[in-house]
Amino acid sequence: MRIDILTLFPESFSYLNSSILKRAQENGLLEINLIDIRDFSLDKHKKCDDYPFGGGAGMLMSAQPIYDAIKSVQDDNSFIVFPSPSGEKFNVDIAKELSKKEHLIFICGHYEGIDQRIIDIFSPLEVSIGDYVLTGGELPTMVIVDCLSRFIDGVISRESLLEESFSSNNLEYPQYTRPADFKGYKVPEVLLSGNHAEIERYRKEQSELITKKRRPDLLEKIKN
Ligand code: 6GU
Repeated sequence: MRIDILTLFPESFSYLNSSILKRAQENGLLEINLIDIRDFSLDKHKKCDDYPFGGGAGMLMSAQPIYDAIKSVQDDNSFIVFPSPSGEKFNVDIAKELSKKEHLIFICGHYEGIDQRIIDIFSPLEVSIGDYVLTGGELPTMVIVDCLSRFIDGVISRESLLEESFSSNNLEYPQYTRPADFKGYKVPEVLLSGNHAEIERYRKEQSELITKKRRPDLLEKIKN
């Protein structure tokens, strides 16, 4: 999959070039390009924002640089995403859908937002990562790219995907690694027993307890 990220702040994306996503790119499973929207500004000072018509707080990103940046990467297989607090709520189902696309273009808004005509012209998928407002679309873009990348074949192991939180509408059980005793805090006996049926039963029980306590809404979702 190819992902083109259009942003005024390409330097903020180093996270996508570390750890698991770095390896995915080295293995050719994923190609992530950062495109600096400022490079497309036709203004002599490379200006990319302006005051909103009708007044109001702050600045808006102008249509022209974003339009030309999109046109420079868009082809027939492109799917455009615009992270925005006004979008539909991002979740694992959206991540799975996005992971099947051949080419994704992310538009990172900043300041008070972007000129509505970009949305009218390109009809991007608008998604929010939660009920709070961030200063720009850069962090949400990283969240969405990280999450969808895990569903691309070969990026992480199949087992990791199956066991994790939300794949079964349950939160994940607690995990431990060596040593078995850390400052007097002991790993639950059952995990040292080698009895796989018992271990599985214990984990399922823990999973359900934690979900009941923290996210009862997830259990409601299974019933309905
Ligand atoms: Cl996608 N963008 C911004 N700026 N704030 C957000 C968000 C997105 N999702 C939640 N808050």
